[in-house]
Order: sequence, then C-alpha cells, then structure tokens
Amino acid sequence: MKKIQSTCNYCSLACNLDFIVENGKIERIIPTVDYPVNKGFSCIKGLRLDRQQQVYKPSSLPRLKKADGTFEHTSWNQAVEQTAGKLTEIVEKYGPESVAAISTGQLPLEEMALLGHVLRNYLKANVDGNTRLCMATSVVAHKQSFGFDAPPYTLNDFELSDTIILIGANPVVAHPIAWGRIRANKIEGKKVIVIDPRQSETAQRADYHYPLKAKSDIKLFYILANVLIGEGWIDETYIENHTENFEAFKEFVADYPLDIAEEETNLTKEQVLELATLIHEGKNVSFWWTMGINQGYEAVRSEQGIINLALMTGNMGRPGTGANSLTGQSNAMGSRIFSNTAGLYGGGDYDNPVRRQAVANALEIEESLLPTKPTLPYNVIIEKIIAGEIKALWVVSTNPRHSWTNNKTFQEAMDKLDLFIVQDIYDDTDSSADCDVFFPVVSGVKKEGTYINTERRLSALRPVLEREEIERTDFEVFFKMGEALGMGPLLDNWKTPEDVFNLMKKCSKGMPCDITGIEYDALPNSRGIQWPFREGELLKEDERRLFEDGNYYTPSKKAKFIFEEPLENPIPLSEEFPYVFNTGRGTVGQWHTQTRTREIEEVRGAVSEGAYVYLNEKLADDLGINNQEIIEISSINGESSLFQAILSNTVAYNEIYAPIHYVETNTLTPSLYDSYSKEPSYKTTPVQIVKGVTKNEANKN
Ligand SMILES: Nc1nc2c(c(=O)[nH]1)N[C@H]1C(S)=C(S)[C@@H](COP(=O)(O)OP(=O)(O)OC[C@H]3O[C@@H](n4cnc5c(=O)[nH]c(N)nc54)[C@H](O)[C@@H]3O)O[C@H]1N2
Ligand SMILES: Nc1nc2c(c(=O)[nH]1)N[C@H]1C(S)=C(S)[C@@H](COP(=O)(O)OP(=O)(O)OC[C@H]3O[C@@H](n4cnc5c(=O)[nH]c(N)nc54)[C@H](O)[C@@H]3O)O[C@H]1N2
Ligand code: SF4
Ligand SMILES: [Mo]
Repeated sequence: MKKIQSTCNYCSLACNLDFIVENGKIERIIPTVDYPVNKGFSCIKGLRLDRQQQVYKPSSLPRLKKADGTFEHTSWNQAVEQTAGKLTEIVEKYGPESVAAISTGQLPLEEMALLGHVLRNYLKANVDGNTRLCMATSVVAHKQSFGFDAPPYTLNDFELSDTIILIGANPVVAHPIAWGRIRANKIEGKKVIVIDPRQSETAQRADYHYPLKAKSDIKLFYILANVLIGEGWIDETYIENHTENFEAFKEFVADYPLDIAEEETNLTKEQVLELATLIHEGKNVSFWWTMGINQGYEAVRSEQGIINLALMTGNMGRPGTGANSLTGQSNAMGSRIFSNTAGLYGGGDYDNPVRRQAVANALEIEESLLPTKPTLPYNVIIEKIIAGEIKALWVVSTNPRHSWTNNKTFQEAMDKLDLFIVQDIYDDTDSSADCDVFFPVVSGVKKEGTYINTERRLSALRPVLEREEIERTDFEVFFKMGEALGMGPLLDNWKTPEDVFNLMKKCSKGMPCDITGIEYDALPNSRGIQWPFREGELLKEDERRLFEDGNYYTPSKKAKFIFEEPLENPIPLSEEFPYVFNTGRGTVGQWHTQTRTREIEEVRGAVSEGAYVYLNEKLADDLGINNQEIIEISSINGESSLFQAILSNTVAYNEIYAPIHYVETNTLTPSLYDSYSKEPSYKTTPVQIVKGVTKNEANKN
C-alpha cells in the first residue's frame, strides 16, 4: 500500500489529498491534514477524484473523422503526423493567424507553458484560455491598480478578518473549503456580509445580505466611497503614503450621494449606510469577489471600485484585510502568468524590450521567436472562425460548445472549421463528440506538474496511478506535436515537466511572481509555497500576503485609484424581455459542464438530470406556472431553451437563476463583453418566459 500526496485539480483552492493506492487502484482519498489550504478537509469532488475515466473511458488511441463522417482510431504516430501535416498546410496557405487554440486554467503550468511554446513561439498562432471566461477582468484590474496581476491575500485572511465582505461570490457552493475557513474564524463578533442579487447558499448563512439590483455594484461602491469620505471614515495616512489619484476620485464620487442609492441599486439609504458603518467599524475588513463581479460588461471598473474601498480605508496589507479576487480553476493563476498567451512567461508585455530579452535569455532562444503581441481574445477567435479567417482550432481541456457565451455561435464556428482538434479525457463531450481529430489523454491522477492556487500557492500534481503504454498525457501530446511540426532543437530544453518548470523559474526572475527559490523536487509532500519566493530567501511563514510594506508594483510604488462613469446597461430589461437571467454554479458536486462529475455516483443521485431554473414563487403564481413544470425561456440573443421551473424565493420577482451545468443555459447568454478584458457578461441576460410548452415539445428538446 502506498500513500501519495497530490493536488485536487478541480477548483482554485487546489487542496492537497493523500491517495492510498494498492494493486494499481486508488483505495481511498484522504484530505491531507498538514496542508495549509484544506487542513484535513475537502469537498466531494476531491474525495472522488478516482471516479474519472471509469464509466466513460475513451479509447486510448486518437480518433480521426473520415471524409464520410465516420470515425476511425489510429496509432498515435499516424494521428500526430497527419494532424501536424494538416496544420502546416493551413499555415502555409493562410498564414499563422489562421490557426488558434483554446486552452484552460485546469492544466498544470508546465503543460500550458509547453503549449505556449509550440503554438505561440513556434507556430505564431493565437492561443487563449477559458480563463478569459473567468478571470480576465481581474487580471486587468490588478495590473492597472497594483501594477501587476497579483491577488494580495493568503487564505488565512479568512480566519483573521473581523468583517468579511463577499461580493458576487458563493463559496458555500463554489469554494467550500474557503467557506470552511470562514467558519473556522473564531473572532468574537465577526461579521459575514454578502452582496448578491440572489439569496445564494452563502447569503443564507451570512449575517448580512444586501440583495442589490444586478450589475449595480459599481454604483454601490461609488456611493459607499462617497459616504465613507463624507463621514471621515477613511485612512488619510494610508492614502497619502501608498496611493495616487485619490483627490480626483474624491471629486468624482461626490456625484454619488446616498440619496440615489435606492433608485440605482434597489438598496435603501439605510442599508447602504449600514454597510458603510460595518466597513468603518471593522478593524480588519476583507473584500472578496468572484464571478458575480468578474462576469459583467463593466467588470474591470467594478473590481476597481472594490479595490478603491479597500485602499481608502487602509484595509490592505494587514492580516485579515485586502481587495481579494478568488480564482476559479485549479491552475487559473498559473495560466495567467505562465501560458505565453496574453503576456510573456513570468509576466510583462510583449512590447517591453527588456522583458523580451530576459525571457529569451531564460529560454535560450532568439528574442524574435517570442510573439510580438498578446493573443486575440476568445471572442475574436470565434468571430474569425465564423468569418472564415481562422481555419484550424485546437481545444484543450475545455468544453466551449457548452461553456462559451451564446453557445450556438460556437457550434457555428465548429461547422466552419477545416480542422477541429479536441484534446480531452472524454470523447463524448459537447465539443469532442464530432471533432475531426480527438486526442485522448489521461486525467490528472496519472500525470505530474505544478498548480498555482488562488492565494498564489504552488503545489505538486503527482502521478498516483501508472499509465498504460498507449496512454498519453497532455504534455506528451504537445511535445510530439511540436516534434512533428519540425521544432527540432527548440524542444531540447522542454523534454520533461521538470525541464519546463526550471525554464519558467528562470523567466520569473526579478518579477513580482519570482519563483527562483522553489525547487521542483521540493514541492511533492510539502505544504506548498506561495510566490514570490526568491532564490536564497528563507521561508519565515508559509501563509503570506502581499503589500505588507505598502509598496505596490507600479512605477511610483503606489496603488492607483481608478474609476469611470458607469456605462448604460447595453442590454437593459424591456417589456419584451422583462426578467434577468442570472447564471452560476448549482451544487458543490457539479463541476462546469459535468463531464467529470457525472461519474460520481453520490452526485448523480442527488442532482437534477435536466436543465432547471429557480423562479420566484409570486412570479410563478402570476404566470400560472407550477413547481417542476417545464417552461420555455426566450432570450434577447434570439434563442430559447426549455427548463424545469423550481419555485424558490431565493430569487427576486424579476430574476431567474440557471445553473451552468446544463448546455441549455448558455444557449441564452449574450455576445456581450467587458470592454477592457473581453470577459463575457454571463450573469444578466434579459429574457422572457414563454408559457404553454407541451410535454411533447419538452421531450423533443
Ligand atoms: N461546485 C463547483 N465549484 C466551482 C465550480 C463549479 O463549476 N462547481 N467552478 C469553479 C470556477 S472555474 C469558478 S470561476 C468559481 C466561481 O465561483 P463563484 O463566482 O462564487 O460562483 P457563481 O455561481 O458563478 O457566481 C457567484 C454569485 O454571483 C452572483 N451574481 C450574479 N450577478 C451579480 C451581480 O450583478 N452582482 C453581484 N454582486 N453578484 C452577482 C450570483 O447570484 C452567484 O450567487 O467556482 C469554482 N468552483
Ligand atoms: N453562463 C455561464 N457560463 C459560464 C460561467 C458562468 O458563470 N455562467 N462560468 C465560466 C467559467 S468561470 C469557466 S472557468 C468556464 C468553464 O468551462 P469549461 O472549461 O468548458 O468547463 P469544464 O467542464 O471544466 O471543461 C473542462 C474539459 O476538460 C476536460 N478535462 C479534464 N481534465 C483534463 C485533462 O487533464 N486534460 C485534458 N485535455 N482535458 C481534461 C473535461 O473532460 C472537460 O471536457 O465556464 C464559463 N461559462
Ligand atoms: S474545495 Fe476545490 S480543491 Fe478542494 S477538494 Fe473541493 S474541488 Fe478540490
Ligand atoms: Mo472559472
């Protein structure tokens, strides 16, 4: 019997788990007791990581679609050679920008880095990630306000904060171990505050819930700032020493008096004043946000609204404080910094000559091999496929036919492609079922690499089970494709995950995310280690936050107040579409498009098989809709879908909540994006309810 400590590769907490393995089988999974993130706890997804590729195991050989539409399995060599040949042909005919890939924050950083080397450095193709659907707004907000994409906190701040403000975040469902950390907070009089239009599972357990009008957050933050300034509840010393642009901000928010609160946010003056008072009275106030803020048409500025509140009240850099964005996927943080998609490895812009040279030196390549500009964003990639400009797409570890906004547009793109490659652990997903080339790979329990979690902690993914000879990891597929594309010596330093880790270490030197002090071999069986950790440094504490000295990564070392006149909602409610269609996570056991979690018996038995929405009881009564009735919802995007109506007063009268785990949900979401980051505005679509769906129609769908 062996015990192997590894990392859960679902959510961004990246809990550590001890796998007990006997005779090539995982006998038991026990949350690692001595790991600072999860301290002996985990959720059901981690505990059932053995349930992957068990019931739904694709052939371990690649699958190619033939001209007549049927499929055949071929050897790895044949599939890789043929696919590389086709890619080369397309590049020669239409140029490198006719090829694109969409990757993920769910692969270890070594795999992402290698994909970035093959496709971005060598092929000059565009590569974006599903992190665009998730974190792009936070990346931009951090860069502009702090000077680097640097979430400042450690998870321990959940336990050290006396006033925890969760904004558009539902950790009871989405980050259960983070919620566990909040519950472990024993500070007397601690307050948990939720800002969410919906009475989420977290709001139900909080001390205060502010059910604001969807997407009015930015106005709420400006009004709060105005009140805090008016009352003198600000930290002038901190503002003076560590921030810039406050005077302009002060002048700007003067136009946001308390009087407009009710009209603009649906919260009463008293509620907003109460919230301002809670912020003022808290000694260590922490602000946490996730997708309720990130996924909006003006998300970057909304996030900066939160950052401004933390800065002006001096709630930064001290234990239990911070303007803290939680990430989503296990390696979202790694993909942000080490994927060579939107910035150079280790951070820095493609047009920064000093960084370009440093990265080229670290990789021992010509500087000219590095891309000269950030990737085209996800939405533009899809638009260019539909326009016929991008001919080949390689989708790795993501399922966009389901998860992409206005997801029928992805179907349209799939139908247009000359070459559609999907690399997944399942061959029957909405995206992989009909692709031209399917590369089957093993799941995380059979490979190695490094994850960077939401608090910047690096931890080791270890092979728990042995691989069969024909089974491949993502790393091997990328490497073989690189060889077949003709990279030759350009792959010499990239042969193993450890090689790539060492290259990334070198790229990070001198950057805020410096990891030069971390040895690849030191990560397994460790407590993980947060960046930065520089060569020669001694680890004094293994739960560290940034900005303790008040110095930021901007040229002036000061954080910036950034603000802007709020936009008019580009797609407001109307008589035709009078309800807000809100979307998000449904249950702890369901993960995104459910390809993996469908294999967990306990989850399958407990969740709805078909798509459903939560509908307010009074609304249902007014429309004559019964509990569990099938209704049709039509959207401003021109599409409609059927859902089972579950009556619940957790949603307001004009709000409908749809879990994202069903493909029907994103049929209705719009092609609308945050202007700075191009992250989709997933959470507030105007819709209408069409009644009178017959059982037959319901079954047809
Ligand atoms: N079980 C499970 N856990 C997961 C995942 C999963 O699929 N399943 N996915 C992981 C990933 S990748 C991510 S990104 C995270 C997401 O984690 P969260 O962001 O916490 O999850 P969501 O349910 O998407 O959205 C959170 C809340 O935003 C609210 N919201 C909607 N509109 C607004 C608004 O205008 N203002 C405010 N203030 N709130 C609003 C919604 O009502 C919802 O309750 O979860 C991670 N964890
Ligand atoms: N309406 C709405 N839509 C949303 C959201 C929302 O809140 N509302 N949230 C968005 C967010 S935050 C996110 S992160 C996305 C998530 O959307 P996706 O990334 O599309 O969702 P997943 O189901 O996690 O897809 C991961 C795929 O990778 C496969 N896979 C698992 N492990 C491996 C591996 O080791 N290698 C390979 N090659 N494949 C593997 C899985 O089988 C699965 O097909 O959805 C977004 N979509
Ligand atoms: S909380 Fe997240 S990382 Fe931890 S076990 Fe659950 S899914 Fe895995
Ligand atoms: Mo996400």
